[in-house]
Amino acid sequence: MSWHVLGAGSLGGLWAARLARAGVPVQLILRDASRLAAYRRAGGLTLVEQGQARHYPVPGQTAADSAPIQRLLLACKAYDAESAIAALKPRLAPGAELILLQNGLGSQDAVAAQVPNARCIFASSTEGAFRDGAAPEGEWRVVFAGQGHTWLGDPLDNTPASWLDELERSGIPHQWSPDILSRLWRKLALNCAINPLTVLYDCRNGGLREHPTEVATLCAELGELLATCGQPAAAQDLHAEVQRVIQATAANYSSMHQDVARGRRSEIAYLLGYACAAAQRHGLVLAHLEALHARLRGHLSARGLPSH
Ligand code: NAD
Ligand code: KPL
Repeated sequence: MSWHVLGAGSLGGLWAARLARAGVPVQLILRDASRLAAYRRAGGLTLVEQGQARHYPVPGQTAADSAPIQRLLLACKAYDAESAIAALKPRLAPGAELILLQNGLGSQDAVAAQVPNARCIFASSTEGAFRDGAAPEGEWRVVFAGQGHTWLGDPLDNTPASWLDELERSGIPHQWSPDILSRLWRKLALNCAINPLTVLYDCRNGGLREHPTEVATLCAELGELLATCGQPAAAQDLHAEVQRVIQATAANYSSMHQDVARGRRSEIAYLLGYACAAAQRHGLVLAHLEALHARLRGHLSARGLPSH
């Protein structure tokens, strides 16, 4: 059975190349005919691992192709997920499975609502990859920048997916998680405590060591939010973990900082936006989190970037 991977970007490329080299049938879904033509001219994907570049001629197609889709890895940004799935809906086979790789929360439910007959498996990944646009292969060249792990789970059905052995064979470190929502909430809280402040202070993650009170206050409010949203486990020792991550990634720029610095749209709506909306739904007043959201939105708008 073939995998379809939507999004020939960083994570989509990383997954497609590893599946292909393990002999697992895989097809990449490109945005439109002109992107497909450009991809075909490049002859496939290049994956760079530990400085070694290897080429993978993974076949490509667009959503307009007619072949049914049984297993789909949705590897686009959270703000593109809903429209991407709308275009593919007519191609989903009965009992199709979707793996949703998006960061944050909100996009998964929006996708699942569109495809009630498909199984939606949520993923949370700590792997790191980026596109090396400066290389001759251009954007079809993906650099595997950080070893990590991917947790997969289905909030509605804890039966592990039948294809985990294919991930094993492909060398994709993974684990079936009985509580994927808790993992996604925890990651969202970490991202909310770190990423917006790095944008507003224009600093690396380590720069937040100069703002300990602000970080601590946000962690306290995020902990309150997690507990109210039925995720007390995700709130445990949040502040200590945020401090550990700030220390361990002190030299790095957060993903949101990188997006804003490059003039790209951020996933704010699925991180801080989602957190503030959840607080509001529960009648919870989180003054610092809301003020941070307002400051970040203002900052993005002033730079001509979407603030939602
Ligand atoms: P990316 O921007 O590198 O790739 C996304 C790709 O999807 C792009 O090539 C885009 O053109 C394509 N796309 C969007 N809509 C499409 C459509 N309708 N049809 C076909 N293609 C479409 O993004 P990424 O870095 O791979 O991130 C994907 C998700 O994974 C994000 O939510 C991100 O936060 C998360 N994530 C990324 C990393 C990382 O290291 N890159 C790590 C952890 C989590
Ligand atoms: O995931 C991250 C990001 O930059 O998006 C970390 C490093 C945890 C910072 O929040």
